[in-house]
Amino acid sequence: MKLEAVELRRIRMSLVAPFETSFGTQQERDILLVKAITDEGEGWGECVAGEEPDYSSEYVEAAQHVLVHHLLPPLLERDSTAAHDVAGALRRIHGHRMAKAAIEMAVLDAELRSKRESFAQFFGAVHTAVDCGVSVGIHRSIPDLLRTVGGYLDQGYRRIKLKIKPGWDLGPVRAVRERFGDVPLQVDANTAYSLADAEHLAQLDPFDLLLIEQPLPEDQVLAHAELAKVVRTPICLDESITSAQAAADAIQLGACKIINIKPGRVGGYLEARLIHDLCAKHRVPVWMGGMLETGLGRAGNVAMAAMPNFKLPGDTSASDRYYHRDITEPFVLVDGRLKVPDGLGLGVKVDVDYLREITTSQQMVQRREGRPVRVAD
Ligand code: OSB
Ligand code: MG
Repeated sequence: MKLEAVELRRIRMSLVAPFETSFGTQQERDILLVKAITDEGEGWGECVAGEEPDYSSEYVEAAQHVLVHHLLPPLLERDSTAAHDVAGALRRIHGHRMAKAAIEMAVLDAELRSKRESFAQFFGAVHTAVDCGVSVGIHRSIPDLLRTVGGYLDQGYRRIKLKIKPGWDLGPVRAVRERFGDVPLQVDANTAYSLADAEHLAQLDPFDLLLIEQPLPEDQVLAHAELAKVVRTPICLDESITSAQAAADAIQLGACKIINIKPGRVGGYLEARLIHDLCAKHRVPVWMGGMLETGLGRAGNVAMAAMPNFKLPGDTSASDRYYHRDITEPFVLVDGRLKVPDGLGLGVKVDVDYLREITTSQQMVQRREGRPVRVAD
């Protein structure tokens, strides 16, 4: 397959409700979509980088810049590019995994559509629907939080994840346990604590949480292993796991018992699949994380979450958890699950009229006389 051109499109979408984490509050999203145009058809990718470099060092404007100037040119020079060539072709560029993941996803979508295969088939999915959890942001008050959690449980979500930070941890967890009993419950700190908080975090143990996600900064993998000696609740890593190598190291160090897989964070679905397989070999269960994706990213994530070692419900919530109107047909929660798309490639169709309405910019990068050039749109 020959990559002829790539369209970079930015869209603006409002979230149905503000989403507050230990690193900030989001109400609107500025999303970069990537369309791979090949001699065998087109494919879509979604970049999960946020507007600010607060979850990781990546951010949407930088992702677009590095794609245009550093990642797309070498890909557009190639005579033939399959998804499994992308990571290797881009290896000399360090980091920028979310940007790399977006173009690899678009190439994979185009490739699988032309081979008449779905993402689920390609990953070896073993389920036709996946169990879904929901990530609940930091709220202004406990009564507010209980209202939100109650609403999600009424909708059928099979697991609740509470965002926590110092000053918003034991109280919310206790309140949810008191009101809703033994619902599957976990917490996510997004790096907000230090190893000095070990005794404090151990006070979460009596609440029988499924896991505590990324309590310490991402580069403190060894400190997570130290924390695990004090805290009984299983530690799960998110931000720290940037590659299959990082996953192997963290497992060997005893830094985590569970891993959150986000394809964007690790450079793409192919690296994510390696992490899945590695974790299966080490009997480390994984679950699918989320980055507030649109229906495009959700389609790929739900397909991957149907692989056998995805043992816990994912942050793969329904479209209406995020957006009033999605850019694909909406993902709808049925009995706490989302159906795995079975169409070709990602198996979803982009609503191009709606996409046009919410587009804020468009840029084409294309091959011309063997040389990639930027074209204003
Ligand atoms: O840490 O899992 C996280 C959203 C943005 C950035 C980081 C995280 C999250 C979530 C939301 O928790 C998960 C979702 O998409 O529902
Ligand atoms: Mg997380």
